[in-house]
Amino acid sequence: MIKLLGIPYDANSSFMRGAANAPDQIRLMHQLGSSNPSTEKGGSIDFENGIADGGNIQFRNEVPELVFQQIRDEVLQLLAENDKIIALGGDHSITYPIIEAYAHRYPGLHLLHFDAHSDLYEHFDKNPFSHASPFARIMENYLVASLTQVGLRTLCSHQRRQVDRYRVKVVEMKDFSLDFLKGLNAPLYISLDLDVLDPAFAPGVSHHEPGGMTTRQLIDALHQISVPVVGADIVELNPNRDIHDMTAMVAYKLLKEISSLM
Ligand SMILES: [Mn+2]
Repeated sequence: MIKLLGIPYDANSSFMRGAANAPDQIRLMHQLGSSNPSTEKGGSIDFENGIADGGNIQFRNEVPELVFQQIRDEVLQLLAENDKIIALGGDHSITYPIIEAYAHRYPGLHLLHFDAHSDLYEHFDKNPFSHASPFARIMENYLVASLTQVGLRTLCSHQRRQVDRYRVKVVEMKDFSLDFLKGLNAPLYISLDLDVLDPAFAPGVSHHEPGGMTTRQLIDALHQISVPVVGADIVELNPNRDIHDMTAMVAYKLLKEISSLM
């Protein structure tokens, strides 16, 4: 069973909050019915069959350590029930506790990360839990067997050193092709920051970074993944920045297409 899990938490955002409102806004795109639940490969998001909505985690406060513990506990419980999870963020900091739980259930997990940013800062604004740092926490704790980052276009010298230090496979947007797909291994987890897309396609994110992917390029890449996908997150939708729910609809579309891989 695929389980949707809303993670309405954005207190580790460095620039602008709002991503905590994303899970319900993505659900709204399903409920409004202007699109339909079909996936391009012939399936559909069917809440009667095969996929269930696990609701949102209810956080008691915003303290990162406590929030992360709640996320870990919730994900571990769902994985113990043999669910596959698609988490709806939230800012990108939530990926670290999710992967902690996944690494426990799936030793040798491989991580595919779509983003304009590598999020490998050792810490950002003195916050080691920043949404700019989850992949540093994941790699320093040896939680995954490999990390492949696709769509980057903001690498600074510090982050280039981090890429080398943690032997991250990087496909910068300036060099983009689908060749990285051949190097993917199972079990695979996909972490999708919507700002990997060009702001023209996804304006409803906190960090607009021009020069990104088209929605079509991203969907084509997802469709060509040939190894089993055991989990995913879709993060960084900021409904406060969106225009007529354009980006929320992109997130809903990507939710559908990712579910068709699982
Ligand atoms: Mn990003």
